[in-house]
Amino acid sequence: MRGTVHGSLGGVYRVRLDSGEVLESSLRGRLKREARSGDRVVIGDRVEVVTGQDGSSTIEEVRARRSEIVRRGSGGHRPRVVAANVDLLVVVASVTRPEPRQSLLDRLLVVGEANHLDLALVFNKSDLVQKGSTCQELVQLYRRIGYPVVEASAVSGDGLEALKDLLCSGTSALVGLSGVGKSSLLNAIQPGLCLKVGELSHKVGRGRHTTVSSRLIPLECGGLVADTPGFSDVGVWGVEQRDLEKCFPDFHPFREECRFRGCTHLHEPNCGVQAALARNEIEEGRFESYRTLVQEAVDS
Ligand SMILES: Nc1nc2c(ncn2[C@@H]2O[C@H](COP(=O)(O)OP(=O)(O)O)[C@@H](O)[C@H]2O)c(=O)[nH]1
Ligand SMILES: [Mg+2]
Ligand SMILES: [Zn+2]
Repeated sequence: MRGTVHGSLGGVYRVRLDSGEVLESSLRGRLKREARSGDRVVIGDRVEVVTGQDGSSTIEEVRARRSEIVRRGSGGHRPRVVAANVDLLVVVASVTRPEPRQSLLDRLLVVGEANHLDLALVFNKSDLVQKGSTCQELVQLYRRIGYPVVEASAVSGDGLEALKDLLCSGTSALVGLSGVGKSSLLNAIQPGLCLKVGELSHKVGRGRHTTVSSRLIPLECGGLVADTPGFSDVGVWGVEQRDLEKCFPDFHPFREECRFRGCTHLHEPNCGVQAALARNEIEEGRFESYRTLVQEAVDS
């Protein structure tokens, strides 16, 4: 029987079969050994499940993944796949509390680009600022690049229809700093979901992690949404330095004008990207993000 992994906790996997039935399954021995060596079965994985006569069920096989979201190991931890077969990555920020940081947004967008995912951005908590605040610059920037951008509020209901349009088909994942309102937005588009919402620490206006295990949430409107803890430090591990520039769609029109093939756009003469930067046709912060990520790729 075929199904999708919707959740995992302590070696038990919740599998929703294509028939709609939900099973609690364990891993077959071989898969268990692979799981220990780091290639885990994760939410979103398409699996083959076999049920025994005693009613137990076992995941026998994992299908090849269409996409994966990889979280970089920090402090010597190895990189981990946190979700498989996600179609759309929704990068969530809040207009304030916490303030949006472009470097983090760009990093998350690169994760999506590198994994060939569709991308969108949400700026939540629009109820807390007046229109035309600093955040508008980021909204305009990302729209110019071509990403869908939704200005939303889980409190006022602003933008929730647009968010539904994004989430109500396929499999998506919300990523962004803790406290920006990811759980609140999901609760708002599906009343009754009752995801736990974190309190903001007064000192830094940041949230505490309230989500401990990863799971896929089926929305009544049809989509599946991945709820995963600890996405704030998702890294761009696995992206080769020379592939990074491909993850910046705003650079694309200018790469043709580079004199050298394989131009890194950092120090070569007659570089189309540098020229566009000088003409303000590439935004400075975007180029800074690119430079930082290249440096990280070189150092690692
Ligand atoms: N004013 C306002 N507060 C919000 C909004 N969305 C979430 N919050 C608050 O922000 C905090 C963190 O929300 P939560 O959904 O737990 O964020 P998550 O960590 O990204 O899932 C909570 O105190 C929410 O009540 C919003 O649109 N407007
Ligand atoms: Mg949350
Ligand atoms: Zn160049």
